[in-house]
Amino acid sequence: MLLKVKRGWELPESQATPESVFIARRRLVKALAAGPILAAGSSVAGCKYAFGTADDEAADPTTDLYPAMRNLRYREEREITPEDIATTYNNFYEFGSHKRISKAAQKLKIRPWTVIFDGLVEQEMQVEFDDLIRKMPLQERVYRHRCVEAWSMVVPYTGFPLSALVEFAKPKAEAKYLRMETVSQPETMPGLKQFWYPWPYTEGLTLAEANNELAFIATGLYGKPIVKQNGAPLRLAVPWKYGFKHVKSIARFTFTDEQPVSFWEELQDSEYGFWANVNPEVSHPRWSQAEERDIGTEEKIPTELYNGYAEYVAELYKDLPQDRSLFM
Ligand SMILES: Nc1nc2c(c(=O)[nH]1)N[C@H]1C(S)=C(S)[C@@H](COP(=O)(O)O)O[C@H]1N2
Ligand SMILES: [Mo]
Repeated sequence: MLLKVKRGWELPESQATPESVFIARRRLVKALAAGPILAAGSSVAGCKYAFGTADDEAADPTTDLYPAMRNLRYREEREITPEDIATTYNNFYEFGSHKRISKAAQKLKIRPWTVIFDGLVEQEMQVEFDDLIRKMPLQERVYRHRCVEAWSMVVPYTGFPLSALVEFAKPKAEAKYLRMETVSQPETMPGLKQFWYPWPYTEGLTLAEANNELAFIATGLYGKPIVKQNGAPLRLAVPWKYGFKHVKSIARFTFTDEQPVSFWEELQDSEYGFWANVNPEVSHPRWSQAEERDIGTEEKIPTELYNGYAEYVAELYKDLPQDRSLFM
C-alpha cells in the first residue's frame, strides 16, 4: 500500500499566504517576544513572513504588519478557499443585495478611519485605526466562515482577539453587551438609499462572547490588509456563528447593559436572531441547515454544531435554554 505523506508546503494551509516565502529574522524575533498570544509549542517553521510592499499599497500605512505569524492553535482540516473566490463572492448590502459587489465596494473610503468607543466605558474615546492596530497583538488565524444561506469558506484572517480591544476600551462593570456598527458613507454606499433597510448595519455580542478566545477582529486577509469588499479596515469574525454576525467596516463599538437589536433581527426576527449559533439540526424557516456548499471546492459537506467550534464555545451557553432561539 502506498502511503502519501504530505510535505509541509503541500498542506492546504500553505495556500494562505503564497507570496511570503522567506523568514525575515527581525519579524520573527518580534513575534516571539509577543509570547503568550502564540500557541505553546507551535512550530515557527510553519509561519509566514513578509516581502516588501507593492506600490499600489503604499498609501496603506499598515502594510508592514503583514503577513503576521499564524496562530497554530486554530488548525483547519478543510482546504483554504482560493483568494479570488473569497474576495469576489461577498455579502455587503451597502454596495448591493447580491454577491458581486467587489467592484462597487472599491469606492469605500478607508482612510482616515476613526473608531469610536462609547456607552458604558470608563472614558469615551475616538481612536485612529492606524494607531489602534499597533497596540494590538496581531496574528493570523485560519477560520471557517458559514453563511446562514448555507454556503461556506475557509479563510486566513489576520487581526487580533476581540478581548484585547475590550480590554483597551475599559468597559464599566455594568456593561453586559458589545454593539458594533458599520460606517455610514452615503456618498460611497448606494445601498443606504434603500430606506427600507435599518441602516447602519449593526451587530451585537454578549461581553462573555466578545471575550471568548475565538472572537476576532480581522484587519487582514490572505496575509495582506483586508480588502474593502470583505470589510476593510476592520471587521468581526466569530466563526461559531452565522456569517451575518460578522459586521464589516466597523466605525463604532458601544458597550451597553441592553441586548442590542441587529440589522437582520430588526428586518426579520423570526429568521435572524441575536444568538445565531450554527446548528445543523435547527433549520432556517425557509431551508435546511444540515449541509453547506464550500464555495472553493463546490462540495456539499455536513454542517457541524457551532460550526465545529463547540469545544471553545459550548460552555458560554450552558445556562441558557437549549432551544431554537440559541441557533437562530
Ligand atoms: N456591513 C455589513 N456587514 C456584513 C454584511 C453586510 O451586508 N453589511 N453581510 C454579512 C453577511 S450575511 C456575511 S455572510 C458576511 C460575508 O463576509 P465576506 O464577504 O467576507 O465573506 O459579512 C457580513 N457582514
Ligand atoms: Mo451571510
